[in-house]
Amino acid sequence: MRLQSLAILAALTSLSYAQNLTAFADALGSIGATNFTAIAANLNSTSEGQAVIQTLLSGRNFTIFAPNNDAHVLSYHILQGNFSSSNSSTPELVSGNSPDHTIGRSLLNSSEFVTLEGNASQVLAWTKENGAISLLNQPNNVSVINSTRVAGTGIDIYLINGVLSFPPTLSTLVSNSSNTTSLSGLLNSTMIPAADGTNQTLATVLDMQKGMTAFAPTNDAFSAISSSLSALAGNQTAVITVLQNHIINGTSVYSTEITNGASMTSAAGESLKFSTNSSGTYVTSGSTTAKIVQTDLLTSNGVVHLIDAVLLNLDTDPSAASSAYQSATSAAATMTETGPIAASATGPNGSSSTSSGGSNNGAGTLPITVHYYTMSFAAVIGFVVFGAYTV
Ligand SMILES: *[C@@H]1O[C@H](CO)[C@@H](O)[C@H](O)[C@H]1NC(C)=O
Ligand SMILES: *[C@@H]1O[C@H](CO)[C@@H](O)[C@H](O)[C@H]1NC(C)=O
Ligand SMILES: *[C@@H]1O[C@H](CO)[C@@H](O)[C@H](O)[C@H]1NC(C)=O
Ligand SMILES: *[C@@H]1O[C@H](CO)[C@@H](O)[C@H](O)[C@H]1NC(C)=O
Ligand SMILES: *[C@@H]1O[C@H](CO)[C@@H](O)[C@H](O)[C@H]1NC(C)=O
Ligand SMILES: *[C@@H]1O[C@H](CO)[C@@H](O)[C@H](O)[C@H]1NC(C)=O
Ligand SMILES: *[C@@H]1O[C@H](CO)[C@@H](O)[C@H](O)[C@H]1NC(C)=O
Ligand SMILES: *[C@@H]1O[C@H](CO)[C@@H](O)[C@H](O)[C@H]1NC(C)=O
Ligand SMILES: *[C@@H]1O[C@H](CO)[C@@H](O)[C@H](O)[C@H]1NC(C)=O
Ligand SMILES: *[C@@H]1O[C@H](CO)[C@@H](O)[C@H](O)[C@H]1NC(C)=O
Ligand SMILES: *[C@@H]1O[C@H](CO)[C@@H](O)[C@H](O)[C@H]1NC(C)=O
Ligand SMILES: CC(=O)N[C@H]1CO[C@H](CO)[C@@H](O)[C@@H]1O
Repeated sequence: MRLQSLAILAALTSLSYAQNLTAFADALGSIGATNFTAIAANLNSTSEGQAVIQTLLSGRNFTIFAPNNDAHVLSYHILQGNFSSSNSSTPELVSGNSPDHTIGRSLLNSSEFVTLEGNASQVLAWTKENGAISLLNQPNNVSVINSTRVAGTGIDIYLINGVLSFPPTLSTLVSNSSNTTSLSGLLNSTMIPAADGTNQTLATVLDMQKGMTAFAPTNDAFSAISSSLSALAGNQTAVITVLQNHIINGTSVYSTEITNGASMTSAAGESLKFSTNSSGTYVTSGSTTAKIVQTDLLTSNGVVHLIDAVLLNLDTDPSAASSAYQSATSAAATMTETGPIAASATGPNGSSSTSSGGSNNGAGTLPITVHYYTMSFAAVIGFVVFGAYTV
């Protein structure tokens, strides 16, 4: 059965790939991931799955998380980049220590699930806490429990104890989180005039945005300024401006790209200034400074960071907003990923173009990481394959 599946894959490419796939499957088997062949055969039955296989066999570096037979799900388990910190046969995943995160870009880019800037693929975020590496934003805790490297191929496999799910839309994220129900209500009640004369809620407008970073005030933050807010309530223009000052338009800025002293431009065209000290990271707009209390809540079209105060800035600069959006959009079009997503040398606004995570790749290479899981026993046992498939 397994040989047959591998032979099918081999037909797509050369013998050395087949050998590498055999080595890959054997390595998966050695840590208990025996379902790879079923996954491979099933993948081949959809055009998206075939594209995934072709990509994997293209001779570039890859990091893969392979959770089940659904090609979309598989795509979200394949990361672009080399994420191992060493050349060990039991590789160690590069990871920030909590609260620092590491962000890697997957291959999931079906427009059904992902609408990021520049049609970029969705990312995964993880952190290390008490010695364990946890994948963030998962409804159930998912952590890395084992690893191995496929000799001769540069494929690193990380076992995880669960299946990764996709990020939701912004409106779903804020309405489902107990910390952001006030914001959810405000996004639902703030109306934006559409071109056809009807009104859309700001929640809908933001969900349609391709690429977006939102600094989301918690419920407590809204309660603290309830009197100022009720003074604005009748003035939709003012409410929209305040909310736009919480958003970076056209780009997803992850925590790893927010550095001390950075300045970015909000959707209202005002500066968002960032500062970090021993007590945390802060964002300032106008005369308000808020602490960033939780980062990297991923959405289908961007990222949300929770803040502990409302940025009550009524100023607006449409031309600055427009040029920031243009530069974010053009940066997104040339984005490449060779490792963890980090602050880019070209700096702020917007650019979510990324640098390599260290000494990994030269220009033009695209490493990938694979995660894999199998259903054995009563519980879901998962594993993550990170690594570089080098030819
Ligand atoms: C994975 O393998 C187990 C047996 O090892 C089997 O029971 C299960 O159905 C397989 N899962 C898939 C998705 O093929
Ligand atoms: C896999 O896809 C290739 C290319 O479309 C096809 O030739 C082959 O028959 C497929 N195999 C299976 C098992 O579907
Ligand atoms: C990934 O990067 C690490 C650290 O630079 C390196 O030791 C390892 O060999 C690289 N993996 C591959 C497959 O090149
Ligand atoms: C990584 O390890 C393998 C075997 O353990 C070795 O052949 C290879 O040269 C090493 N690569 C680097 C960059 O050290
Ligand atoms: C971890 O993987 C190694 C192979 O790299 C295997 O020998 C070992 O049994 C695995 N450990 C667990 C706890 O599954
Ligand atoms: C968000 O809410 C959860 C529980 O509902 C809580 O554990 C967590 O600390 C909150 N986070 C922030 C930043 O308030
Ligand atoms: C906002 O609207 C969404 C979708 O209609 C809904 O699910 C959510 O509960 C609303 N939020 C609040 C706070 O009512
Ligand atoms: C759109 O919203 C504005 C401001 O709230 C309101 O004056 C207008 O009547 C609304 N238009 C429609 C078609 O509902
Ligand atoms: C609404 O707020 C805007 C922006 O602060 C302000 O320019 C405008 O005068 C306000 N309109 C009313 C009717 O208060
Ligand atoms: C982002 O910019 C685009 C293009 O200027 C604009 O259509 C859109 O409304 C902006 N989004 C927000 C939330 O301001
Ligand atoms: C894979 O990554 C390694 C370093 O991590 C690099 O030396 C090698 O050139 C890359 N291979 C390809 C085909 O890009
Ligand atoms: C283990 C193995 O078969 N590795 C092969 C992977 O593919 C390259 C070339 O494409 C071969 O050189 C390796 O021997």
